[in-house]
Amino acid sequence: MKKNGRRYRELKKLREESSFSTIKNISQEVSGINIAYLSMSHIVPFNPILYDSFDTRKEYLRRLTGYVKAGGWKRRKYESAELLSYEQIIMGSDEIKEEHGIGFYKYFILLDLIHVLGYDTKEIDEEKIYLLKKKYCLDFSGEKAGVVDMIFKSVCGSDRRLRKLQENRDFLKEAEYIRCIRQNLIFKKKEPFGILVTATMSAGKSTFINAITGKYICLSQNMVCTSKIHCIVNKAFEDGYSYEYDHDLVMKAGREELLNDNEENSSDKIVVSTSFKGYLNQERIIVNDSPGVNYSGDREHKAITERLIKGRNYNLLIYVMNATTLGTDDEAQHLDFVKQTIGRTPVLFVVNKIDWFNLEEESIEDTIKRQREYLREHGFRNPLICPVSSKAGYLAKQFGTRQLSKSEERELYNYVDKFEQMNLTEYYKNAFGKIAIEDSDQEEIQLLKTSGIAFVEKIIISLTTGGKVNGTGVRQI
Ligand SMILES: Nc1nc2c(ncn2[C@@H]2O[C@H](COP(=O)(O)OP(=O)(O)OP(=O)(O)O)[C@@H](O)[C@H]2O)c(=O)[nH]1
Ligand SMILES: [Mg+2]
Repeated sequence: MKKNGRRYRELKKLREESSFSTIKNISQEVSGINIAYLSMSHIVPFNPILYDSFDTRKEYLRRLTGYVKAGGWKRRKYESAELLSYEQIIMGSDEIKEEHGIGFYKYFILLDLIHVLGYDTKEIDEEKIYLLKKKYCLDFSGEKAGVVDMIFKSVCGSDRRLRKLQENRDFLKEAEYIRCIRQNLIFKKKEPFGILVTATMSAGKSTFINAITGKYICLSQNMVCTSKIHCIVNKAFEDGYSYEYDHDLVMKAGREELLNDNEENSSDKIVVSTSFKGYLNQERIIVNDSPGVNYSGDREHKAITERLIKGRNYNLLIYVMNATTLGTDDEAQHLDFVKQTIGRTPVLFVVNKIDWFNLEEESIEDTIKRQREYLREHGFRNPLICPVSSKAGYLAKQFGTRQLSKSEERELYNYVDKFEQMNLTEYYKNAFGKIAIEDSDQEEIQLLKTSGIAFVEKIIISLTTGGKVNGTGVRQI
């Protein structure tokens, strides 16, 4: 068969359509920074220096900064942002628990140095290491230069070597610190799984992302549109901090920074790193929130999102639909665009705001059936459909994390009652046989299951491993 013949092209297209592929390596380069570094958590919150005297803390920072300078690394964006956050975190605690003196921290400081350098120490030339050793041995008189080599080689060698260091009796007080470093390195090495979330305006993309991450990181509100691509990176473990790269790189971002765009950022991206709460916690996931495509106030929104979809730098596309406005013209147009552009990448359809549903007037099964037909008409042959309430899922995750306001509490318990009646669980059991979620006696936690959010998280996990059925490992009946 001729490779450029019509029959060949048709067969190729058919093959592409019938075998989805989630296993594709995505690029992690964003505006000159490799965001893999942002998938590692801070280790410094677990360093006892936080509770030593202020003089010792200051000395610790002075020496650490000196080592970073010795190698000329302070000029780099990542390292200088790290150093600044070290200063803020170390000096930020008012508590003094134990006063050891600086000698106690002689290994902690080397481990911190390697962390600040992003564990990228293999390429460092001999001369820089020599300068560093000289400075270190002067600072900690009596320490041998060999210890610097040993720690560098252990952290930047294999995991087996690092584990040995963790078990070394000379490093007993650093053992927990080394465990955090191991977690970071193992997590960073995992192949990332990219997700792109798209929808028409106000369907609830940002709220959905806040629900699966369990954090309020995407601005979600009526009328104010997400105008940039928010790229949200899961971090290795919870360290109590978020990072943000929005022109400046901030490794200790407060609510202000997270929710306000930096005017100096001329790119269309903002990167935020945080540890996801929920089933996705251990997944090396990067989620992209995109602007709604039909915002008439700014046509650039549509262009940004369409470029992103065309760019195919993701393994899964999550298409959020607003259950209260299904089947609009804008929806049809965007669906057609996605269908024409998506190729072999799987799509998950999230039907959001299902809490609006009036159980006395409609049945969930009928609505989903109609929705499936509608999607088939638009060329999606076997669509994976997940009804959810992102709002309920988000509130369920916030419960126990912070004090909810009175109105949030009322909303939460309304959802608890409503979703107990709705029985979405039955739908998921029938539609995705493989996905099982444990029940909880606590009604607020059970809401994560009954609102559909926990199911979506589990379905995403099964998609990360690929699979044969629908190319997803997920069974859709
Ligand atoms: N009742 C209910 N409201 C929701 C739900 N999800 C989102 N909303 C509300 O819908 C409105 C829009 O939500 P966003 O998450 O900002 O929607 P979006 O798709 O990100 O919007 P744009 O970025 O502007 O396109 C907000 O007022 C949310 O509180 C849900 O599951 N249930
Ligand atoms: Mg939004």
